[in-house]
Amino acid sequence: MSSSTGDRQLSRTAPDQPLVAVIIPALNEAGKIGRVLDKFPKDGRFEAIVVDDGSDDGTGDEARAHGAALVIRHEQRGGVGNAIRDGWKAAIERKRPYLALLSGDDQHVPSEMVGALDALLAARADYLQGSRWIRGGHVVGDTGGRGLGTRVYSIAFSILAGRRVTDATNGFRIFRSAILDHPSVDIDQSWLDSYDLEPYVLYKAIRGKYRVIEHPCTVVYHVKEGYTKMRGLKDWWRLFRPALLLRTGVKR
Ligand SMILES: Nc1nc2c(ncn2[C@@H]2O[C@H](COP(=O)(O)OP(=O)(O)O)[C@@H](O)[C@H]2O)c(=O)[nH]1
Ligand SMILES: [Mg+2]
Repeated sequence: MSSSTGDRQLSRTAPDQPLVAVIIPALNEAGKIGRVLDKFPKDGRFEAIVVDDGSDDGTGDEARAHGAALVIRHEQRGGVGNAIRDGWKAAIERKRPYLALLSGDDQHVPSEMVGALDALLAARADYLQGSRWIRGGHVVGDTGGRGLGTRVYSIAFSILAGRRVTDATNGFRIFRSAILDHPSVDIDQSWLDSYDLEPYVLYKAIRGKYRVIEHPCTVVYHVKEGYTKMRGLKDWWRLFRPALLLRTGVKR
């Protein structure tokens, strides 16, 4: 995609408005979501949109108290992809030219968004994928089997997508909102309601010939507090299937 589309989008945004809406999905993350927002960049280019997916522990109230620009509340749990989709849609209504993601369970370092955005803009790229596995990236805490799992996953994803991505599961991402307007992209499909949505958009960005870059970031494993809501092989399959189903033409 030419950068002129992005530049046109930028010029549609009022100068005092945020450039990037950072969507933070959160399911029962009280105690953590406030920490995430306390570390959110004090940089007017960013705003935080938290999607509270039927939490019953006060996650949404904590997010509001800690400065989220918007908290979207789902009364019933609809899945992480469904939550992210709603966050992105709200961001597009707010005319944000860039969308981003951070985890709500304090696994990323929010201030790293600043350097990432600078890198994305400097490279005139369309999509930035965070990676803990490239030079400058970090892992804090014991990953258990996840270190290996995320690397093997990334190799399989790369083969299917046709481009090397070192950390395809990493939820640290920034991309142009315009990618979601591409005719081949349809995020309104119910099979994307869970962990499938993020790899779906990454795959589409690569196959759509957008300029994709990787950028180092930190991933923290809070071993005692817990760091995932994923449940076994079923959720790994949801992460894996978009690239496979799209590559084989089973889904679009
Ligand atoms: N809104 C919403 N958020 C979810 C759901 N499942 C997980 N999350 C959030 O999405 C983020 C990443 O999820 P997590 O299970 O920790 O993924 P992992 O760290 O990649 O294993 C966390 O902030 C979770 O609270 C869900 O069903 N709905
Ligand atoms: Mg997590």
